[in-house]
Parts: sequence; structure tokens; C-alpha cells
Amino acid sequence: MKTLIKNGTVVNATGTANADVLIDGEKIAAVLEPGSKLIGFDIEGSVDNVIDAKGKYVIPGGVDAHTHMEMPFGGTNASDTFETGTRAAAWGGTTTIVDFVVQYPDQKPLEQYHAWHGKADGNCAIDYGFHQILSDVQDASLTAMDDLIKEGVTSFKLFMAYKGVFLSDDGQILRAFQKGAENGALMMMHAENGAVIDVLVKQAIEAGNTTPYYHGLTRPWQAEEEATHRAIMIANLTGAPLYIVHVSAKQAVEQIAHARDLGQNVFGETCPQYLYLSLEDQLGASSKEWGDFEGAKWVCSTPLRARGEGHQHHMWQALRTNDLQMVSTDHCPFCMKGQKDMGLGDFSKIPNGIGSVEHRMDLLYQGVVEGNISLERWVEVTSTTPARMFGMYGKKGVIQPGADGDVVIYDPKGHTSIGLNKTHHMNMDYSAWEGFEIDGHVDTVISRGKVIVDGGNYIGSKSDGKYIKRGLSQYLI
Ligand code: DUC
Ligand code: ZN
Ligand code: ZN
Repeated sequence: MKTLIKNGTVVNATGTANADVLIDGEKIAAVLEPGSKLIGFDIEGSVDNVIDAKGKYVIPGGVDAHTHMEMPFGGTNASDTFETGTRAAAWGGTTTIVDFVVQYPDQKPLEQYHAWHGKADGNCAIDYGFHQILSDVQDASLTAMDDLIKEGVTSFKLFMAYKGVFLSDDGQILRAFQKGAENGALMMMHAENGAVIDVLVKQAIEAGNTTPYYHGLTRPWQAEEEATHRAIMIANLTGAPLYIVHVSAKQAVEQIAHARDLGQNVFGETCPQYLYLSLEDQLGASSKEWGDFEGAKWVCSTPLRARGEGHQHHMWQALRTNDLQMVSTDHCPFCMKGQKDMGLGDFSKIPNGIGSVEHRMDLLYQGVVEGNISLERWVEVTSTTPARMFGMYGKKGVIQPGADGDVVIYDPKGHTSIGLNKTHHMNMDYSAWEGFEIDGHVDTVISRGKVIVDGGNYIGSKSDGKYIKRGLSQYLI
């Protein structure tokens, strides 16, 4: 199968050009001057499929490096399976995800890795890789890190919160980071001070403050800043590269920026919810159906932060200045009925998570429209940097000869209305993004040379996606 995308505006992280893109089989074969012929050879006449992208952007497929499809968590499972979640991702212009294999205490990382293959293989609409969560750092887990790297799992997430579920103590973090420094793995951190949060949560519940708003109040920015600083110091001590996930507090960004200024290999990701949504929105949320439990729709950790404190503005700024390097979703969807409602009367029992895998490319494009980031930076933070950060660049994250034919045709004159009865395809009974309007539209999505979304219609199949054996982070020397 050969496809020619003609007359489009090709946007890479490095620049924008009017060019035609030729895809041959699964790979990009050439990026050509518009209408050019190869040594007199009529390209258009020789291909199977011609797509006219006049007036549209031709960008590398989105790479969402933080998802939790069907993750067992909070007494239930994230509501998107690999099948439903990757299909929704495709609709939204994301052609690669990196999902988290979970090791709970007493589980063996390699067994869990194979279990995740059991769930994902043959069920994904787009390509997928895995990180590994380590919740039980002892000798066997450290040895498993070497084995997992050989399988293409080159990044490992630890938690400083969720005692008894995920939390590692500082000594365990030190040991895992020592291993990362030795084998080149990128160490990822959920940076919140769990002990402080657990006491604040207990005090809030005892005082009768049980509504979802208190989820945010009991996970204050100080807990995020302190944990971010501690993780950076342990990484500094060991020499491990460190990636802080889902940064939401401006003070945590400052910690990351400071470490980077001093030359440390520290990176940070934020998520659409921390760019657009706020604690004040959550406080004001109320509906006929749920009353003030409506706010449960936005219970996630790290939590939404106060707009009055300027966190959202600071996240956009940090993305512009590269104090933060990329945007993932932390896609962890739960339905209100039967899942989030487990926390009626006690916010601490609400499963933590928001579903956004379908909307990340659009929501970040709106940042271009509103002057928060440039067009090229949009591509960089949603595709190119995630591909480089997690050892996939060259195949993913760029439109160039030899790269995978993962291409999105994005219409800047199109429009996308987000909402449950509109564009929503995730397996959730509500949208955390209800009512968001985007001045752009994902028209066509091509995954390794195959058109899987055409004019907004999904035409792929659930076994299109392949496992990606990732290399080490390309930001390391
Ligand atoms: N945060 C969430 O909101 N959900 C999953 C795990 C996490 O760290
Ligand atoms: Zn986390
Ligand atoms: Zn997560």
C-alpha cells in the first residue's frame, strides 16, 4: 500500500514546510516538495491512495506516554480496556501509548509484564509500549529491572504516596535509583508526600469534610513540592535520570527547573487537566444527579490546583520555556455510576483518575490557538519529546523518511465539540471535558501506513497495534 499526502503543511518539532508525504507500506518513504516528481517519475500516478491535505497540518501521530488501560486500582478497574482506550486514542490523533504494567506488593514484575501482554496483545488499535510500576522494591525487583530492559521496558515508576498499595520508602527509592543509574533506565516518580496526605485525609473525614473538593485540599502543593525535591535529591545522590509524572503545582515545576539549571537529568510532564481545570471548578461543581458529589468527576492525583494561586498559567509557561518537557494524559478513567460513587460520603474512596486519552491532541492544539504555545511546540510536547524521552524517536515522533507511517491530518479550520454525546468514545459515563470547544479537528489518522480514522470515522481494527520494544531514553548521554 502506497499513500501520498499532498498539498499539506508538514509540522515537525523543528519547523514547518509545505510538502508532500509519501508512505510506502508501514514507513514514510519521502518528504517532497509539493507536486515534485522523482527523476521524472509520476508519484501520484503510482500510488494506491492520494489524500489532499490542502489547508491542513500534517503532523506525526501523537504519543501519549502515560496511560492506565484497565488498571486494577482503588477497588475497581480503570474502565477503558486496551481495546476501547486505544480506539478512543486513535480518534483523537494519538497513534502510540505507553501504558503502565503494575507490580503490587508480593507480585513479580516479569509475571505482571506478561500479564499486561495478555491484556494488550491483539486488542490495540494503535502501537503500545510499557513502563513498569514497582511497588515492592527488593532484590528480585531490582534484578527484574535488567530483564525488563531487554524486553523494551526501559522506564520504571515509583510512588511516594498510596501507602500499602504503591508507596516505596526513601530507602527503596534509593536502591531502585541506584539500579537506574547503573542500567540507564529512566526513573519515573509520583511525587507527593503520602504520610502527610494520609493524616490530612483522616483529619478531614473525621471533621465531616467528605465531599470531593477535600480531595484537593488534603493533597496540598507543599506535599508535591517536598516530594519532588526529595526525589530530585535522591536522583542527584545516585546519578539516576529522573522523570516527574503529572506535575500540577508551580512549586514542583520550580524544583525541576532548578535541578535542570544545575545540570541534573531531571524531566517533567504535565497533563491537560492541570493546564485547563482548577480546584475552584471542582468546588463549584454541582448537578441535579450528583449534587456536590459532581466534583468526583475530577478527582485525580496529583489533584487539580487553585487557579487563584496561578498554577495553570505557570504550567503553560513552563511548557513554553522547557521547564516542563511534555504533556501526557495519565488516562485513568472511571465511571460515576458503580465506580466513582464508591466515594459518596467519603472522598478518599473515590477511585483517582480522569479520562483524556482521546482529547490530548485537541486540547493542546487549543493552546496554539490561544497563543500559549507555538505550532511546532504543540508537536514537540505531544509527540516528538515523548518519543525521544522513552526511546522511540526516529520511528515515532517525526515526519521523515524511515519513520513509521504514523501521521495525523489536522484541520485548523475544523471544529471539535467535546462531550459525552458529541465526540466522546472513551468507555466512561461522563466526560471530564464536557463543553470544551476546540478550534481544530482530527480529520485523518494513519497508523504505520494504514488509514484508521477517515473523516472522523474509525475504520481500523483492534489488532492493528503492535508492541514497541523501546530503547533507553534518548535524552541520556
Ligand atoms: N493518579 C491518578 O489520578 N490515577 C492513577 C494513579 C495516579 O497516580
Ligand atoms: Zn501517579
Ligand atoms: Zn498515572
